[in-house]
Amino acid sequence: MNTALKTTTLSHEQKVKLFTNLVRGNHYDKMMYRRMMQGKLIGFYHPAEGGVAPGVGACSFLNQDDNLNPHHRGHGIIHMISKGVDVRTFLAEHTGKDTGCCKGRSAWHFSYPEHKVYQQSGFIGHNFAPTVGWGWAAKRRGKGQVVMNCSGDGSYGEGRAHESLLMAQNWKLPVIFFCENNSMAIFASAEEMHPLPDISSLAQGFGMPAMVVDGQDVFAVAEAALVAIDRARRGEGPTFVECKTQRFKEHDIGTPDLRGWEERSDEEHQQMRNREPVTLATEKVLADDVLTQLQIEDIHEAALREIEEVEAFADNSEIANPTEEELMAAVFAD
Ligand SMILES: Cc1ncc(C[n+]2csc(CCOP(=O)(O)OP(=O)(O)O)c2C)c(N)n1
Ligand SMILES: [Mg+2]
Repeated sequence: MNTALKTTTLSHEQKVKLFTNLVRGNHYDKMMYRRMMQGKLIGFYHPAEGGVAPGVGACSFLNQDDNLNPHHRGHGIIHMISKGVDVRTFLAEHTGKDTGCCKGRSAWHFSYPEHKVYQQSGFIGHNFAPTVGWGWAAKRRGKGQVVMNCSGDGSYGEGRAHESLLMAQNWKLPVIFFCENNSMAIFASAEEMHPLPDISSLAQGFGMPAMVVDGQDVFAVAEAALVAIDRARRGEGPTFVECKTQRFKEHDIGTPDLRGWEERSDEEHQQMRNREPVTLATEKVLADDVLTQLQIEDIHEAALREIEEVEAFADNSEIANPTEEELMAAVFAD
Protein backbone atom coordinates (compact mmCIF):
# COMPACT_ATOMS: atom_id res chain seq x y z
CA MET A 1 0.00 0.00 0.00
CA ASN A 2 1.31 3.44 -0.89
CA THR A 3 0.93 5.37 2.34
CA ALA A 4 1.01 8.73 0.55
CA LEU A 5 -2.47 8.01 -0.84
CA LYS A 6 -5.52 9.26 1.00
CA THR A 7 -8.03 6.73 2.27
CA THR A 8 -11.80 6.81 2.10
CA THR A 9 -14.62 5.56 4.31
CA LEU A 10 -17.61 3.91 2.69
CA SER A 11 -21.09 5.19 3.50
CA HIS A 12 -23.95 2.87 4.51
CA GLU A 13 -25.51 3.37 1.06
CA GLN A 14 -22.25 2.50 -0.70
CA LYS A 15 -21.86 -0.68 1.36
CA VAL A 16 -25.40 -1.81 0.50
CA LYS A 17 -24.77 -1.12 -3.19
CA LEU A 18 -21.53 -3.13 -3.12
CA PHE A 19 -23.13 -6.06 -1.32
CA THR A 20 -26.07 -6.07 -3.73
CA ASN A 21 -23.82 -5.98 -6.81
CA LEU A 22 -21.63 -8.72 -5.35
CA VAL A 23 -24.64 -11.00 -4.84
CA ARG A 24 -25.97 -10.15 -8.32
CA GLY A 25 -22.55 -10.71 -9.92
CA ASN A 26 -22.14 -14.06 -8.23
CA HIS A 27 -25.58 -15.28 -9.34
CA TYR A 28 -25.00 -13.97 -12.88
CA ASP A 29 -21.70 -15.85 -13.14
CA LYS A 30 -23.39 -19.07 -12.00
CA MET A 31 -26.16 -18.52 -14.55
CA MET A 32 -23.57 -18.15 -17.33
CA TYR A 33 -21.83 -21.35 -16.20
CA ARG A 34 -25.12 -23.24 -16.11
CA ARG A 35 -26.17 -22.00 -19.54
CA MET A 36 -22.84 -23.00 -21.06
CA MET A 37 -23.32 -26.54 -19.65
CA GLN A 38 -26.90 -26.55 -21.00
CA GLY A 39 -25.63 -25.68 -24.49
CA LYS A 40 -27.41 -22.33 -24.36
CA LEU A 41 -24.37 -20.07 -24.92
CA ILE A 42 -22.37 -19.64 -28.07
CA GLY A 43 -18.57 -19.57 -27.86
CA PHE A 44 -17.08 -20.39 -24.48
CA TYR A 45 -17.11 -19.12 -20.91
CA HIS A 46 -14.39 -18.11 -18.43
CA PRO A 47 -15.98 -18.66 -15.00
CA ALA A 48 -15.47 -15.93 -12.40
CA GLU A 49 -16.48 -17.86 -9.28
CA GLY A 50 -14.20 -16.87 -6.40
CA GLY A 51 -13.03 -13.74 -8.22
CA VAL A 52 -16.22 -11.68 -8.30
CA ALA A 53 -15.31 -8.93 -5.80
CA PRO A 54 -12.75 -6.96 -7.86
CA GLY A 55 -15.16 -6.16 -10.73
CA VAL A 56 -17.84 -5.01 -8.28
CA GLY A 57 -15.45 -2.78 -6.35
CA ALA A 58 -13.95 -1.30 -9.50
CA CYS A 59 -17.18 -0.50 -11.32
CA SER A 60 -19.98 0.19 -8.81
CA PHE A 61 -19.10 3.90 -8.59
CA LEU A 62 -18.25 4.64 -12.23
CA ASN A 63 -20.39 7.06 -14.23
CA GLN A 64 -21.99 6.09 -17.51
CA ASP A 65 -19.52 8.25 -19.47
CA ASP A 66 -16.40 6.76 -17.83
CA ASN A 67 -14.50 4.33 -20.05
CA LEU A 68 -14.37 0.72 -18.93
CA ASN A 69 -12.32 -2.19 -20.12
CA PRO A 70 -14.02 -5.14 -18.39
CA HIS A 71 -11.87 -8.18 -17.61
CA HIS A 72 -12.44 -11.31 -19.76
CA ARG A 73 -13.09 -13.35 -16.59
CA GLY A 74 -16.85 -13.74 -16.28
CA HIS A 75 -16.83 -12.09 -19.72
CA GLY A 76 -17.04 -8.84 -17.79
CA ILE A 77 -20.64 -9.47 -16.71
CA ILE A 78 -19.85 -8.51 -13.10
CA HIS A 79 -18.17 -5.29 -14.22
CA MET A 80 -21.03 -4.51 -16.59
CA ILE A 81 -23.90 -5.00 -14.13
CA SER A 82 -21.97 -2.96 -11.56
CA LYS A 83 -21.54 -0.10 -14.04
CA GLY A 84 -25.30 -0.14 -14.65
CA VAL A 85 -25.42 -1.68 -18.13
CA ASP A 86 -28.73 -3.37 -19.04
CA VAL A 87 -27.38 -6.88 -19.54
CA ARG A 88 -30.40 -8.30 -21.34
CA THR A 89 -28.62 -7.50 -24.61
CA PHE A 90 -25.37 -8.95 -23.20
CA LEU A 91 -26.98 -12.35 -22.65
CA ALA A 92 -28.85 -12.16 -25.96
CA GLU A 93 -25.47 -11.53 -27.61
CA HIS A 94 -23.98 -14.59 -25.92
CA THR A 95 -27.03 -16.57 -27.06
CA GLY A 96 -26.61 -15.59 -30.73
CA LYS A 97 -29.82 -13.56 -30.82
CA ASP A 98 -30.76 -10.61 -33.02
CA THR A 99 -31.50 -8.48 -29.91
CA GLY A 100 -27.88 -8.83 -28.74
CA CYS A 101 -25.79 -5.67 -28.39
CA CYS A 102 -23.91 -6.58 -31.60
CA LYS A 103 -26.89 -8.37 -33.18
CA GLY A 104 -25.76 -11.77 -31.91
CA ARG A 105 -22.58 -11.93 -33.98
CA SER A 106 -19.88 -11.35 -31.40
CA ALA A 107 -20.53 -13.72 -28.43
CA TRP A 108 -18.19 -12.19 -25.83
CA HIS A 109 -16.45 -9.70 -28.16
CA PHE A 110 -19.16 -7.19 -27.36
CA SER A 111 -19.27 -3.38 -27.41
CA TYR A 112 -21.45 -0.89 -25.53
CA PRO A 113 -20.47 2.51 -26.98
CA GLU A 114 -23.17 4.29 -24.92
CA HIS A 115 -21.34 3.07 -21.80
CA LYS A 116 -17.88 3.63 -23.29
CA VAL A 117 -17.15 -0.10 -23.33
CA TYR A 118 -15.49 -0.88 -26.64
CA GLN A 119 -14.56 -4.16 -28.26
CA GLN A 120 -13.89 -6.90 -25.73
CA SER A 121 -11.06 -8.65 -27.55
CA GLY A 122 -9.69 -12.20 -27.35
CA PHE A 123 -6.11 -10.85 -27.27
CA ILE A 124 -4.70 -10.56 -23.77
CA GLY A 125 -3.28 -7.07 -23.31
CA HIS A 126 -5.36 -5.61 -26.16
CA ASN A 127 -6.73 -3.08 -23.67
CA PHE A 128 -3.56 -1.19 -22.84
CA ALA A 129 -3.05 0.90 -26.00
CA PRO A 130 -6.72 2.01 -26.25
CA THR A 131 -6.60 2.84 -22.53
CA VAL A 132 -3.93 5.46 -23.20
CA GLY A 133 -6.00 6.87 -26.07
CA TRP A 134 -9.21 6.98 -24.01
CA GLY A 135 -7.28 8.59 -21.15
CA TRP A 136 -5.81 11.19 -23.49
CA ALA A 137 -9.25 11.98 -24.92
CA ALA A 138 -10.79 12.21 -21.43
CA LYS A 139 -8.06 14.59 -20.30
CA ARG A 140 -8.55 16.82 -23.36
CA ARG A 141 -12.33 16.89 -22.81
CA GLY A 142 -11.71 18.07 -19.25
CA LYS A 143 -15.00 16.75 -17.87
CA GLY A 144 -13.51 14.57 -15.14
CA GLN A 145 -14.10 11.28 -16.96
CA VAL A 146 -11.90 8.34 -15.94
CA VAL A 147 -10.72 5.14 -17.61
CA MET A 148 -11.09 1.93 -15.59
CA ASN A 149 -8.73 -0.59 -17.15
CA CYS A 150 -9.39 -4.05 -15.68
CA SER A 151 -7.27 -7.04 -16.62
CA GLY A 152 -5.41 -9.98 -15.12
CA ASP A 153 -1.93 -10.67 -13.84
CA GLY A 154 -1.20 -12.47 -17.14
CA SER A 155 -1.74 -9.30 -19.17
CA TYR A 156 1.08 -7.45 -17.38
CA GLY A 157 3.67 -9.59 -19.13
CA GLU A 158 2.78 -7.78 -22.35
CA GLY A 159 5.08 -5.04 -23.63
CA ARG A 160 2.06 -2.83 -24.28
CA ALA A 161 1.23 -2.84 -20.57
CA HIS A 162 4.61 -1.33 -19.75
CA GLU A 163 4.39 1.26 -22.53
CA SER A 164 0.95 2.34 -21.43
CA LEU A 165 2.03 2.66 -17.77
CA LEU A 166 4.85 4.93 -18.97
CA MET A 167 2.67 7.10 -21.20
CA ALA A 168 -0.24 7.34 -18.76
CA GLN A 169 2.06 8.47 -15.94
CA ASN A 170 4.09 10.80 -18.14
CA TRP A 171 0.95 12.54 -19.39
CA LYS A 172 -0.89 12.30 -16.05
CA LEU A 173 -3.86 10.57 -17.67
CA PRO A 174 -7.03 9.79 -15.65
CA VAL A 175 -6.51 6.02 -15.76
CA ILE A 176 -6.86 3.27 -13.17
CA PHE A 177 -4.68 0.26 -13.90
CA PHE A 178 -6.81 -2.30 -12.10
CA CYS A 179 -5.08 -5.68 -11.93
CA GLU A 180 -7.14 -8.71 -10.89
CA ASN A 181 -4.31 -10.96 -9.78
CA ASN A 182 -5.67 -14.48 -9.35
CA SER A 183 -2.09 -15.79 -9.60
CA MET A 184 -2.93 -17.84 -12.69
CA ALA A 185 -2.75 -17.31 -16.46
CA ILE A 186 -4.33 -20.49 -17.87
CA PHE A 187 -1.76 -23.04 -16.63
CA ALA A 188 1.05 -20.63 -15.68
CA SER A 189 1.38 -19.24 -12.17
CA ALA A 190 2.12 -15.57 -11.55
CA GLU A 191 5.13 -16.73 -9.53
CA GLU A 192 6.56 -18.29 -12.65
CA MET A 193 5.79 -15.28 -14.87
CA HIS A 194 6.73 -12.30 -12.67
CA PRO A 195 9.97 -11.72 -10.72
CA LEU A 196 8.28 -9.92 -7.77
CA PRO A 197 5.21 -11.06 -5.78
CA ASP A 198 3.26 -7.83 -6.41
CA ILE A 199 2.52 -7.04 -10.06
CA SER A 200 1.87 -3.45 -8.92
CA SER A 201 5.59 -3.10 -8.14
CA LEU A 202 5.86 -2.33 -11.87
CA ALA A 203 4.24 1.03 -11.15
CA GLN A 204 7.17 2.11 -9.00
CA GLY A 205 9.45 2.17 -12.02
CA PHE A 206 7.24 4.86 -13.51
CA GLY A 207 6.65 6.83 -10.29
CA MET A 208 2.99 5.83 -10.26
CA PRO A 209 1.20 5.38 -6.90
CA ALA A 210 0.06 1.82 -6.24
CA MET A 211 -2.11 -0.08 -3.80
CA VAL A 212 -2.34 -3.79 -3.05
CA VAL A 213 -5.70 -4.92 -1.65
CA ASP A 214 -7.43 -8.08 -0.49
CA GLY A 215 -9.40 -8.86 -3.63
CA GLN A 216 -11.74 -11.19 -1.71
CA ASP A 217 -13.02 -8.25 0.34
CA VAL A 218 -15.35 -6.21 -1.86
CA PHE A 219 -15.31 -3.29 0.59
CA ALA A 220 -11.50 -3.07 0.66
CA VAL A 221 -11.45 -3.21 -3.14
CA ALA A 222 -14.00 -0.41 -3.44
CA GLU A 223 -12.16 1.80 -0.96
CA ALA A 224 -9.00 1.50 -3.07
CA ALA A 225 -10.90 1.97 -6.34
CA LEU A 226 -12.59 5.12 -5.01
CA VAL A 227 -9.25 6.64 -4.00
CA ALA A 228 -7.89 5.93 -7.48
CA ILE A 229 -11.05 7.21 -9.22
CA ASP A 230 -10.97 10.44 -7.16
CA ARG A 231 -7.32 11.04 -8.03
CA ALA A 232 -8.08 10.54 -11.71
CA ARG A 233 -11.13 12.86 -11.62
CA ARG A 234 -9.10 15.57 -9.88
CA GLY A 235 -6.46 15.43 -12.64
CA GLU A 236 -3.79 13.86 -10.41
CA GLY A 237 -3.00 11.10 -12.89
CA PRO A 238 -3.07 7.30 -12.93
CA THR A 239 -3.07 4.85 -10.01
CA PHE A 240 -2.29 1.13 -10.00
CA VAL A 241 -4.65 -1.01 -7.93
CA GLU A 242 -3.75 -4.68 -7.51
CA CYS A 243 -6.39 -7.04 -6.09
CA LYS A 244 -5.16 -10.40 -4.81
CA THR A 245 -7.99 -12.68 -5.82
CA GLN A 246 -8.81 -16.27 -6.85
CA ARG A 247 -10.47 -18.28 -9.52
CA PHE A 248 -12.16 -21.36 -8.10
CA LYS A 249 -12.88 -23.01 -11.44
CA GLU A 250 -10.85 -23.97 -14.50
CA HIS A 251 -9.60 -21.23 -16.86
CA ASP A 252 -12.51 -21.76 -19.22
CA ILE A 253 -15.15 -24.46 -19.22
CA GLY A 254 -13.67 -27.67 -20.58
CA THR A 255 -9.99 -26.78 -20.07
CA PRO A 256 -8.23 -28.87 -17.39
CA ASP A 257 -7.59 -27.04 -14.12
CA LEU A 258 -3.80 -27.35 -14.02
CA ARG A 259 -0.89 -25.37 -12.62
CA GLY A 260 1.99 -26.32 -14.87
CA TRP A 261 1.43 -30.07 -15.38
CA GLU A 262 -0.25 -30.65 -12.03
CA GLU A 263 -3.91 -30.47 -11.10
CA ARG A 264 -4.62 -27.86 -8.45
CA SER A 265 -5.01 -29.92 -5.27
CA ASP A 266 -8.11 -30.42 -3.09
CA GLU A 267 -6.30 -28.63 -0.23
CA GLU A 268 -5.69 -25.61 -2.46
CA HIS A 269 -9.35 -25.57 -3.50
CA GLN A 270 -10.42 -25.81 0.14
CA GLN A 271 -8.12 -22.96 1.14
CA MET A 272 -9.46 -20.80 -1.67
CA ARG A 273 -13.07 -21.53 -0.73
CA ASN A 274 -12.40 -20.54 2.87
CA ARG A 275 -12.17 -17.00 1.50
CA GLU A 276 -15.26 -17.02 -0.69
CA PRO A 277 -16.12 -13.33 -1.30
CA VAL A 278 -19.93 -13.48 -0.83
CA THR A 279 -19.55 -15.37 2.46
CA LEU A 280 -16.95 -12.86 3.69
CA ALA A 281 -19.15 -9.90 2.70
CA THR A 282 -22.22 -11.48 4.34
CA GLU A 283 -20.35 -11.95 7.61
CA LYS A 284 -19.20 -8.33 7.45
CA VAL A 285 -22.58 -6.71 6.71
CA LEU A 286 -24.17 -8.71 9.53
CA ALA A 287 -21.38 -7.96 12.02
CA ASP A 288 -21.39 -4.23 11.16
CA ASP A 289 -25.24 -3.98 11.23
CA VAL A 290 -25.33 -2.85 7.60
CA LEU A 291 -28.04 -5.41 6.68
CA THR A 292 -30.26 -7.92 8.48
CA GLN A 293 -30.53 -11.59 7.53
CA LEU A 294 -33.96 -10.87 6.07
CA GLN A 295 -32.66 -8.02 3.91
CA ILE A 296 -29.83 -10.26 2.68
CA GLU A 297 -32.34 -12.93 1.66
CA ASP A 298 -34.38 -10.28 -0.22
CA ILE A 299 -31.26 -9.19 -2.13
CA HIS A 300 -30.61 -12.80 -3.23
CA GLU A 301 -34.25 -13.27 -4.28
CA ALA A 302 -34.31 -10.01 -6.25
CA ALA A 303 -31.09 -11.00 -8.05
CA LEU A 304 -32.54 -14.39 -9.04
CA ARG A 305 -35.77 -12.77 -10.31
CA GLU A 306 -33.75 -10.25 -12.33
CA ILE A 307 -31.76 -13.09 -13.90
CA GLU A 308 -34.94 -14.98 -14.80
CA GLU A 309 -36.12 -11.91 -16.73
CA VAL A 310 -32.77 -11.50 -18.48
CA GLU A 311 -32.80 -15.17 -19.52
CA ALA A 312 -36.39 -14.94 -20.74
CA PHE A 313 -35.45 -11.93 -22.88
CA ALA A 314 -32.54 -13.79 -24.46
CA ASP A 315 -34.45 -17.06 -24.92
CA ASN A 316 -37.53 -15.41 -26.44
CA SER A 317 -35.56 -13.31 -28.95
CA GLU A 318 -35.12 -14.27 -32.59
CA ILE A 319 -31.96 -16.12 -33.57
CA ALA A 320 -29.56 -13.86 -35.51
CA ASN A 321 -29.86 -14.52 -39.21
CA PRO A 322 -28.08 -11.66 -40.97
CA THR A 323 -28.12 -11.34 -44.76
CA GLU A 324 -24.80 -11.41 -46.59
CA GLU A 325 -25.06 -7.65 -47.07
CA GLU A 326 -25.57 -7.06 -43.34
CA LEU A 327 -22.63 -9.30 -42.52
CA MET A 328 -20.33 -7.52 -44.95
CA ALA A 329 -21.41 -4.13 -43.60
CA ALA A 330 -19.92 -5.09 -40.24
CA VAL A 331 -16.53 -6.15 -41.68
CA PHE A 332 -13.61 -3.78 -41.94
CA ALA A 333 -11.09 -4.62 -44.66
CA ASP A 334 -8.13 -2.43 -45.46
C1 LIG B 1 -1.87 -12.20 -26.83
C2 LIG B 1 -2.46 -13.44 -26.22
N1 LIG B 1 -1.63 -14.39 -25.74
C3 LIG B 1 -2.14 -15.51 -25.18
C4 LIG B 1 -3.49 -15.70 -25.13
C5 LIG B 1 -4.09 -16.97 -24.50
N2 LIG B 1 -4.65 -16.62 -23.20
C6 LIG B 1 -5.99 -16.42 -23.04
S1 LIG B 1 -6.39 -16.03 -21.45
C7 LIG B 1 -4.78 -16.16 -20.97
C8 LIG B 1 -4.39 -15.96 -19.53
C9 LIG B 1 -4.76 -14.63 -19.00
O1 LIG B 1 -4.42 -14.57 -17.65
P1 LIG B 1 -4.82 -13.33 -16.80
O2 LIG B 1 -4.60 -12.10 -17.57
O3 LIG B 1 -4.09 -13.46 -15.52
O4 LIG B 1 -6.39 -13.48 -16.58
P2 LIG B 1 -7.16 -14.72 -15.92
O5 LIG B 1 -7.55 -15.62 -17.06
O6 LIG B 1 -6.27 -15.36 -14.96
O7 LIG B 1 -8.36 -14.15 -15.27
C10 LIG B 1 -3.93 -16.48 -22.03
C11 LIG B 1 -2.47 -16.66 -21.92
C12 LIG B 1 -4.34 -14.70 -25.68
N3 LIG B 1 -5.66 -14.80 -25.66
N4 LIG B 1 -3.79 -13.57 -26.20
MG1 LIG C 1 -4.75 -14.39 -13.85
